[in-house]
Amino acid sequence: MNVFLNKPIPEPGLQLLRDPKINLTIAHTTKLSRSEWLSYCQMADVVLNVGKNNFDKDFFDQCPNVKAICLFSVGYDHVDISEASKRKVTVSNTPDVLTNATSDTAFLLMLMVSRLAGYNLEKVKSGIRNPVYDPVANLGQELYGKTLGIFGLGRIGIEMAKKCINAYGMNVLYHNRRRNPEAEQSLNASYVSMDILLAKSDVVSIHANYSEDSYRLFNNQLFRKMKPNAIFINTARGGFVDEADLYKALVSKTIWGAGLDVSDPEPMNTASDLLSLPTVCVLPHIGSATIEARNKMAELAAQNVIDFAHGKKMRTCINMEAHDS
Ligand code: 8YV
Repeated sequence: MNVFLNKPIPEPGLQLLRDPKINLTIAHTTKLSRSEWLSYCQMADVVLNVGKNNFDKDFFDQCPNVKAICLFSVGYDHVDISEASKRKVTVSNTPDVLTNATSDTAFLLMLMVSRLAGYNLEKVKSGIRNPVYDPVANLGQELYGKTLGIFGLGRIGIEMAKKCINAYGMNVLYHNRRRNPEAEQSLNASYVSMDILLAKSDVVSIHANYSEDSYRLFNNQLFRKMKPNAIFINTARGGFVDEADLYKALVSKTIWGAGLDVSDPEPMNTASDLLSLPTVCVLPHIGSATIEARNKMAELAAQNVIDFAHGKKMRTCINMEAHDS
């Protein structure tokens, strides 16, 4: 079975792919153009994919031989799943294994923003004199007993909530498509409308799956409903946020701060006004970037390839309908 991998993954995954049934091709460069990428995919039965390549209708038209797509990511907003299912292409992702790392990143951003840490680190590095011991300079906010609002209470949102409860005794509100009674009980969390979530939360953190329907959902209309002390955290997808509106909300003090691990585009343009604000911290999409998570992602993604090559169901298949038909 011909398998194409666009970027090298950690060794535990590569080791699994040394399987007699697998003929692995790794791209000659990590910076393939779309047409180079498509040429590689055209020769593959299975595409093992790192990053945001778009598996849209054009992909499926141009690569009719591809039978499975194994993602090295939990997110699959870059795959047209209904088109894949229509063409009986099975798609898998890497859930669970990056939950700890990604929720850590959300927690890290919350703290960095609450204490203006990114901004102050930059000042130290560039030699700008800080008003040391000035009683009214560099004041952050504490998080003890505050309210966390989770938008999208899945695995990562639950883990973020646990950290905030354990560290700061925070109260948890959440908004989701569906209620999660189990999580409500274990986290003592309350399901609320979007408006209540925004009006009551001191920290609003996005942990939902992204789709085009949510493009720039977090815009002026929503920021207006948040508290003036609110910290906004996004470790999900940059597409959720209107960055120009976020900047306006921050400078007008409609909200207090923002921590972003994701942006649109990625990486964030260095000229972005957001980068100049003391209560903003931006990271370059490192949510799952730990040795532990990336090793496990590599193993799981490769295991899905092996499953497929051996005629078995992929263990974390997203579109079972393609499998079953
Ligand atoms: C991935 C991510 O590492 O899993 C996801 O959805 O956003 C990241 O953690 C990245 O997409 C590489 O494939």
